[in-house]
Amino acid sequence: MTRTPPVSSSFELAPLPGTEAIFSGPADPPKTLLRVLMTVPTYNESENIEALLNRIISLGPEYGVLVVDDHSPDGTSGVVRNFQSQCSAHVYLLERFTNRGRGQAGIDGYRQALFMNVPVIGEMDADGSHAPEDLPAMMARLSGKTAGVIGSRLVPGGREEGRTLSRVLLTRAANLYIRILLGLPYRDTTSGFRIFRREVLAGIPWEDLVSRGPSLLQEMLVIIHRAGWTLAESPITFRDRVLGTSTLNRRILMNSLRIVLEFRRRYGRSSLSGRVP
Ligand SMILES: Nc1nc2c(ncn2[C@@H]2O[C@H](COP(=O)(O)OP(=O)(O)O)[C@@H](O)[C@H]2O)c(=O)[nH]1
Ligand SMILES: [Mg+2]
Repeated sequence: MTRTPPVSSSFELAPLPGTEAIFSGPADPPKTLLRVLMTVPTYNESENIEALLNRIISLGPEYGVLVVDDHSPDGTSGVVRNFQSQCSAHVYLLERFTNRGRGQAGIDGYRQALFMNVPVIGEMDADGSHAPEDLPAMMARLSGKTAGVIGSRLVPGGREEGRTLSRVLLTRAANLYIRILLGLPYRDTTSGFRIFRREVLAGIPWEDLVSRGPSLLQEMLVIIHRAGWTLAESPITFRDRVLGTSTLNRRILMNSLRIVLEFRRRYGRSSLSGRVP
């Protein structure tokens, strides 16, 4: 059994060594211990990010956010910096100048969060699709036997709002395909709203992953499942993006489906079972 290391109090302005990025924290760092850090990749989310930051930090002083921006031309990082200068909450920013892309942003966010030694680390989108208000219920599922929780649209109580029927069906079809091919026991493997205990993430070979795009979501689940960790699913209400534009297109989608076959070759189909944190 691995014990959670003590939370470092000296991480505030320390970037992960070796990354070509600028890391910043609140001008007036909070005294409260950071227990849950949500990584949020952003590309042109200046219309959405401030509302999300406010909603996350309203959950309590132990909640924090790490925005991973790719030098968005719309000035998203400027909005975050402005927030940091005005509010002493756990709001951090990793601004990257190279390797742009959703997958690499997700990887860098998790690695930076691991470096910060936070006990629970998660991810969610910036566009308002994922409601921070669902997080306390997700946290409540993180018991002794559960290594992480997927915010799920496809378990009882989970919902999708504002989406066309064809988009809802696409999510279901993609999930069926992924579950069957990879033998994963989860219903919503394409949900980008999840939390994990840091021990689980510490075992992921971040520098050796196949994914460069959204398939990172499935690749992480396969690795975690194969390692024998148990994840729970907690219902969420997913709302389609209202402001800004989606970066998902047909090419990215088809590539994500193709790459699942590669995961199957690389990670096999069988898993350990019942590992507890
Ligand atoms: N850092 C970074 N974030 C990205 C990139 N592409 C998309 N995102 C963010 O990833 C999240 C999901 O993207 P979105 O466009 O909403 O995709 P969709 O929800 O699948 O339609 C949002 O918070 C985006 O701002 C990228 O290239 N770099
Ligand atoms: Mg979205």
